[in-house]
Parts: sequence; C-alpha cells; structure tokens
Amino acid sequence: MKAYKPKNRLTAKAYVDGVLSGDRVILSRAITVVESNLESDKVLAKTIIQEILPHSGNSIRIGITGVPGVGKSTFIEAFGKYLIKLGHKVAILSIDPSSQRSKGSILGDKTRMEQLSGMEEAYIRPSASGETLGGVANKTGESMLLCEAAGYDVILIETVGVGQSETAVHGMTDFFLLLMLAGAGDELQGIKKGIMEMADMVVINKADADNVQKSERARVQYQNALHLFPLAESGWSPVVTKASSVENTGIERVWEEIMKYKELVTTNGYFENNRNHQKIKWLYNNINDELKRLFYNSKDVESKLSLLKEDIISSKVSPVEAAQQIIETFKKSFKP
Ligand SMILES: Nc1nc2c(ncn2[C@@H]2O[C@H](COP(=O)(O)OP(=O)(O)O)[C@@H](O)[C@H]2O)c(=O)[nH]1
Ligand SMILES: [Mg+2]
Repeated sequence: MKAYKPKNRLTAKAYVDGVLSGDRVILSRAITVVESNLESDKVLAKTIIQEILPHSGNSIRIGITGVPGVGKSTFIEAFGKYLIKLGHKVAILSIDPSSQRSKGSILGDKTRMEQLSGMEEAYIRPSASGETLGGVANKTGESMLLCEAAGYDVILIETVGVGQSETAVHGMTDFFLLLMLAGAGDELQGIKKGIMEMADMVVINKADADNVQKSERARVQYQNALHLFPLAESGWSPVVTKASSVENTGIERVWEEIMKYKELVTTNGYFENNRNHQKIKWLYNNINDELKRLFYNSKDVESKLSLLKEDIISSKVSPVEAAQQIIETFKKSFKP
C-alpha cells in the first residue's frame, strides 16, 4: 500500500528553522504536522520535535478551566492583551476531546478574542481533533513545546470544565486557574471537588454591575472552603479573587499571584520537580495508551475475548482466570 503523502510539506529543517525564528506561519504548519495522523507526517513530526526540544520549556504554562459560559475566552482576551502590554508573547491552546476542528471551542470563540487574535504577539490555536483524550493531549502537549521554541513565554491552555480534560491540562501546566461564577452552586457549575483541589487560584468572574456584592460573598466562601484542603505539595495556598473580563478589573491581580507562585515554587524546587514528574507521567500515559491499543487491536485477543465472555457468563471460568488466558494469548501472538 502506498501511503498518501501531502505535497505541501517542507523539510524538517525548514520547519525547525522557521519555528525557532518565531515565524508564525511556519509554527502553524509545524503544528499541523504534529497533529496529523498520516504515517509520513509522524516521521516528520518526530524529527521536528526532537530538534526543537532543547529550545522548549522556557515559559510559564497556565491551565484555565471553568464551565462553558463562565467567561474563559473573554478572560483570555483581557488577560492576553494585558500580558502583551507587559512585553510577553502569549500562546493560547486548548484541550477539548469533544471538539472537531471545524467547531473547536476556541475557533468558535474567536469573536470573543477579536483583538487578541489580531495581535502579532499572540498565537491562538484551537483544540486538536482526535478520538481519545490521550491523543488530543499528546498533540496539545507537543504544540506547546513548539510554541515555546517559537518564543512564546506564556502558554495558556483552556479546557471546558466538564470532564477528564482538566486532569490532562493540570498534568501539563505549572499553574491551574479555575474560573467560577457567584451565586451558582458548585453542582450547578459542574465543578467537582477534585477540580477545586487542583486549583492554584480561583477567580470569581463577571464581578461587575449588580454582581459585585454577590461575587465578594462567593469569594469569601470559596476562600474559606479552600482553607480546608490540605496544603498542596507546591507549598502554595490557593487564592480566590474577583474579576470582570468585560470591565477589565482584577486581571492584573491574577498575574501578580502567578508571579508570586512562580517565585515560591522556583525557590523551593517544586517548579522543576513538577515539570520532571510531568514528563515521566507523559511517558507512562503514552506507554499505557499504546499498550492498550495494541492489545485490543489484536485479532487473537479479540477472538479469545469473545470466546471467554460466554464461559464467564455461564460461570465456567472466573473473570480473573479468563483475563490471564487472554493475556497469555496476547503474549503468544508476539512469538515468532
Ligand atoms: N458581565 C460579564 N459578562 C461576561 C464576562 N466574561 C464573559 N462574559 C460573557 O459571558 C458569556 C460567555 O463568555 P465566554 O468567554 O464565551 O465563556 P467560555 O464559554 O467560558 O469561554 C459571553 O456572553 C460574555 O460576553 C464578565 O466578566 N462580565
Ligand atoms: Mg470559550
């Protein structure tokens, strides 16, 4: 079978040089290669990532989550513009396994990031498409490395606050920001305790107009609730603040806290430890995903599975014994 090979690909060197020189068009094209599922692109992507790897990592990686409608995109527009004013280069990526390229959460939101998306110092890329969360997270992770190599020193990774993608984003960022609304109960906001526990900072958004007092009450409540959590490994106590993304208030404070955090975790060693830990975790996630894929794609496994399922149901064999047998079948399928 002759593999389809896209004609418009550059050489690996051209991608690497382009990315390292901060060329946004080449950066986009390199991300397209990394996101591609074509066999020929996989080889190219591997070479590009290998070459840019030593130039990655020089950034602060910030995860942003909250339920749809809480104002993430509007917040990113305000926050991104503020950071650019301070002289930063900001890349905005997202993880949303449910999104297809055509209706990626960020793409649909570009109207909310109208000014930011026109700025030279901002780079916005919608979520990669893909079937599994692991696949999408891989692509976003590698896109992040490319953005860093291209000179973006603040990486914002947005995720919709409704599932496992938070854990994926938390696993690839240095600082985790949770946006909340006043007056809506936690259940209503679909935020699980586990996500609250991951947060380094909670921002009560839409603290404007007649929402200001309610937001202040919510801030105090959440601050008290967070005090009950055990101290994080980072040594950082999460803070709760208010902001309005439309009135542009509270935005500076978010950055101030992130800088304080960075100072603390750089000094106490957590910043580097955590990044090292994340790299190793990324490795294991890939091994686990790939093993699973190999296992369930095996024809031998498939037939053994369907055979044994009946025996399990009729109590001829225990599920534990069946699992052993299926794994033996899998191992044998690799013997020459
Ligand atoms: N009053 C007010 N409205 C906001 C604020 N931030 C976002 N919104 C509005 O909330 C809606 C959802 O915002 P969006 O950024 O798309 O939320 P996302 O789904 O979390 O990305 C939009 O209509 C925004 O204009 C804010 O700080 N104050
Ligand atoms: Mg959005």
